[in-house]
Amino acid sequence: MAEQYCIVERFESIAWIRLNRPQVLNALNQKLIHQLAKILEELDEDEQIRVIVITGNEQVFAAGADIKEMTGATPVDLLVKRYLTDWLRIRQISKPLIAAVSGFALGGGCELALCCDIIIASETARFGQPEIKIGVMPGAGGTQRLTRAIGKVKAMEMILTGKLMDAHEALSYGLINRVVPVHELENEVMVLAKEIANQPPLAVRMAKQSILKALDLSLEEGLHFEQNSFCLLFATEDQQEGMKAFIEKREPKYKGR
Ligand code: CO8
Repeated sequence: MAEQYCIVERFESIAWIRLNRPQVLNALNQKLIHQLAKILEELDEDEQIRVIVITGNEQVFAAGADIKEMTGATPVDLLVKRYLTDWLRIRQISKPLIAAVSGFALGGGCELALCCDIIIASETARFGQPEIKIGVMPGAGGTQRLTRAIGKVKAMEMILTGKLMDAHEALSYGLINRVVPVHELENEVMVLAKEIANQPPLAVRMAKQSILKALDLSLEEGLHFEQNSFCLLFATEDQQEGMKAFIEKREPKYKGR
């Protein structure tokens, strides 16, 4: 049987994916990323699941791409093996992704956290793009998403020096949403995940899509996208239910329709 590099646990409408290569600090080999992309797609299709959490363990989120796997690769190997293609699949996930980060989130590990929509870190978290120190550079979105998250000058410093950032610095630069004590991380993430899971799923999905468009489109195009998404939500049962429940002063019951 193939090794299980990602362990999935379900808590009602919330799924947790735990990266599982602890002996090598959750180094992201191609099989792990492939499994992760497949699991994410399956959970994205699963109507029971409304929020997906990606996490590591208390010591490490992920220490980056598997350096031993990459060492002998030629550019042609990387292309033929479609080494980075699964990352584009992760980008397409429509449900909210939360990264729960303790310990190192380095290289591809930091890039994986940046693929998520929300990042909650414990006080032990350390973020970095140390690829420069081994002769390469970020390849799974680091130069693009980190720059969008923390701005050009800080991204330059992190990527060109490979220096790590602790959780409080990451918070001050807007890389993460909040820092919590390590033993409270899972609980805090669960509370936040439940809060999102209680919202109408289609509105959540379209709001996520619209926010991500803000990073790609001009303001004019983004505003059009937002307006169309807003109007489209008036075709959903959940829009009717949400507004009716408000008027009737009761809790709404959303169906994702
Ligand atoms: N790849 C492979 N093995 C690793 C990795 C890694 N990235 N990180 C750690 N390990 C292994 C070590 O080799 C060691 O194994 P062994 O016991 O067999 O020697 C084990 O994990 C424990 O590691 P350390 O002994 O080094 O633990 P320390 O606590 O001393 O140090 C560090 C922890 C600082 C995290 C250190 O391990 C380290 O610097 N790791 C490498 C970090 C790094 O350079 N990451 C960037 C990699 S390149 C990258 O991510 C490119 C992304 C672009 C594409 C993404 C595709 C997936």
